[in-house]
Amino acid sequence: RTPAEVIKDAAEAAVDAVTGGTKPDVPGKPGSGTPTIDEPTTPAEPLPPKHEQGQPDTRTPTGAETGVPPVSHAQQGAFLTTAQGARLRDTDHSLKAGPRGPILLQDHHFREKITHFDHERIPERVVHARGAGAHGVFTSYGTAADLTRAGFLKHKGKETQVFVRFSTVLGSRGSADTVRDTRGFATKFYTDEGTFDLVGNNMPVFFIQDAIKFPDIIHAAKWHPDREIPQAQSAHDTFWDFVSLHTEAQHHTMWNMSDRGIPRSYRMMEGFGVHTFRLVNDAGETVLVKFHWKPKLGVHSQVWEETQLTGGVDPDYHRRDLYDSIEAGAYPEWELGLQVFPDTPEETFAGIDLLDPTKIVPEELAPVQPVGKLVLNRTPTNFHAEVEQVAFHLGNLVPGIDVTNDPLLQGRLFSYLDTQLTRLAGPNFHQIPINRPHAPVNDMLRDGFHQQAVHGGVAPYRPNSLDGGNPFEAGDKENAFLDVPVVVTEAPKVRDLPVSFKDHYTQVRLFWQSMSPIEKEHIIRAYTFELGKCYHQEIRERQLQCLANIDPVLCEQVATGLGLPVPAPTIELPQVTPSPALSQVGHQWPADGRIVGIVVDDTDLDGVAEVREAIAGAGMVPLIIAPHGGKVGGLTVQRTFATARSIEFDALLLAAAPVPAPDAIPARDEKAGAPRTAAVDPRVNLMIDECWRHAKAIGGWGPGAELLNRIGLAETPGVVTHDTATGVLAAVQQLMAAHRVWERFPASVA
Ligand code: HDE
Repeated sequence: RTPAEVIKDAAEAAVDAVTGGTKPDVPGKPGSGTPTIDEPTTPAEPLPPKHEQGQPDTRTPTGAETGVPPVSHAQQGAFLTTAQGARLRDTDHSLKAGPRGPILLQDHHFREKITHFDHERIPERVVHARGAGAHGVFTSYGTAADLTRAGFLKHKGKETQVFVRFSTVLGSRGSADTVRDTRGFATKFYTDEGTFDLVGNNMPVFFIQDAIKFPDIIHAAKWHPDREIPQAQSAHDTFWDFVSLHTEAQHHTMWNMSDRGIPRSYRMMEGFGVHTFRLVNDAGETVLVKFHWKPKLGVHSQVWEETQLTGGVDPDYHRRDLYDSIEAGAYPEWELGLQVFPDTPEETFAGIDLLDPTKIVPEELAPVQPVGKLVLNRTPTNFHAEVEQVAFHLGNLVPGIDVTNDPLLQGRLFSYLDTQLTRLAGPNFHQIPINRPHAPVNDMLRDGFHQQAVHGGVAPYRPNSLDGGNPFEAGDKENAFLDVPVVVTEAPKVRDLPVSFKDHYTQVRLFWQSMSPIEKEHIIRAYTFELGKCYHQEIRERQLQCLANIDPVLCEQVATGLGLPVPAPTIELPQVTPSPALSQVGHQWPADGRIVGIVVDDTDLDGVAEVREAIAGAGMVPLIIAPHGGKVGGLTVQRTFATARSIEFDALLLAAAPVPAPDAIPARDEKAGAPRTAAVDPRVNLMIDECWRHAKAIGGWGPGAELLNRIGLAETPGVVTHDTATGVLAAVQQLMAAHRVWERFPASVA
């Protein structure tokens, strides 16, 4: 017999063994003679939950409930083992042919150790590569109950675990935190009804209106492809080439050139969902909304020179600030708010197209309504496991929150799943601990690279009868996700955008007109700096033309700085009503977690101790800065004149005017600066100088006050002297509430 006949016979014998010799019938096939097996219509006994895809195990090995996913207590077991659990005698020497001989290929431990190490890194994110993350809790105010059926927003007092990742956009994973850039603000809500991701930025608008342009803006803004420089900078030709040609980018560009582009801290940034979303309530009614995060500490920024210094002195500045503040108990807080608009067929509000991601709706027209509070209270246990592997996705929606047709949002719905396939190497990244939902999972996704689950059952398809028809689709009663049946108008297929998207300048002018004079001055300087770094004259000129279409003063000032003629506008400048809510200046804010440096030597240590306690008592962080490490009196020194730099402090107090010790090695580095007064250590001089230039509050008492008098600063704005330590602190605290002392530098533009 032929091999084919042998196989056929064997197969028939196997079937006979199962069916007892009768031919199997096709279930349900009319006329087949066997009883019909209908598709089940009611749930059978559910299959036991699949442990591997159930909720993350939040118990310790002894069964204690922790509420958080398990942590592998590395470096704590009794013996070092291989990945297979064999105990190791020696991990310091490879196996060689004699002590001076080559390493043997047979050395399984060497190969395992090096191979694993060789593959420790995963690809960094194509954008937003540099970031920092933290865990926290979101508590609902219940105020959105009428607007959405999403349980985590609907129920007052409902607490939901979250993970937030902040990021810059342009730089590589190891780039500096404090660069001029947009910041990512991505939040994963682990709700009972599935995971909801709000993947936003610290700016409410975006460079492009259609997702298909994303590779273009990113190729233009990131490094030049030949040399991979500049790193994490927009001050280069390709960025300005693109945004000056593609004028819908002008609004976002101005946000980047404003103080929002150089935040003081992640804790002091607003967050925006950017797009308009659609909420659905229990009655099936819908509204359109924009999401806002409002920081408890207010919106604050560094000043440009400070940002540049920080990039060198402490490139991890924002990451450190986030982790330090959480560990100090100064938990970062935001309120989640909604701007709510009627869901009309036009999808506009006050004439503003809600689908255009280059437009805002001023808060004065649609106030932000608070719906809950976010508190970040836990730093990551392992950066790679949590911050690097977290995968956000706009499509992670829960019942009650749906998307709109914003063409940028629509494209993002594709990109965020797709990108993880490379970055996290396959389709099972949702099983990585940080990405696991906290709601029960019962999907029919199977196999693939890095599959962690051992799925039971035989019927991963629907409909089925073999697994009892499980799992069943949920209906309305079970709060299933509902795609809002928005009517898609009968329209021809086109590669186009609505006409309203063509207005690229009105809102840029609105933003400019809403700035205070000092903020305008910063914007002028930022454009002048960035364009000054471009090599191509035609790019500068083209961008000046864009500025002429925004505002004549802005254009003229930047043109003067560049030494170029001022172009005339090519459009009629629109009348705009400023939105004061866009300005950062002119408010009073809590000083929680702000850092106050105190320069001491051995003078008035009681006063220093008192002021230090008062600072800590006010929820701020005091840092004692002394000529040497160790202790001064009973006080622990936290920074020495060698390690301290002004960028770290929000305010500076001088308890002393330390002179260099006669036998000290002279401070002849960049910290020494030009000699100003031999009567004070040059490094202290520099700290005062920088704090003054960066509009920070400065105070002194005793010899500190004398020093400020001597160098002529005592009478200047934001510099206070007093007889007592606490007197100085009280005045400095008041100044800090406004964040910076802008009166020191009266602005030259109106
Ligand atoms: Fe993203 N974006 N983006 N983006 N984005 C990514 O997803 C993308 C956009 C934002 O901390 C990537 O997982 C496209 C707007 C944040 O892990 C990628 C478009 C806003 C983060 C991606 C946009 C954002 C990302 C890279 C245009 C503010 C970091 C790695 C249609 C509302 C998330 C990743 C984190 C990350 C694509 C535009 C915010 C490639 C195609 C607008 C905060 O999928």
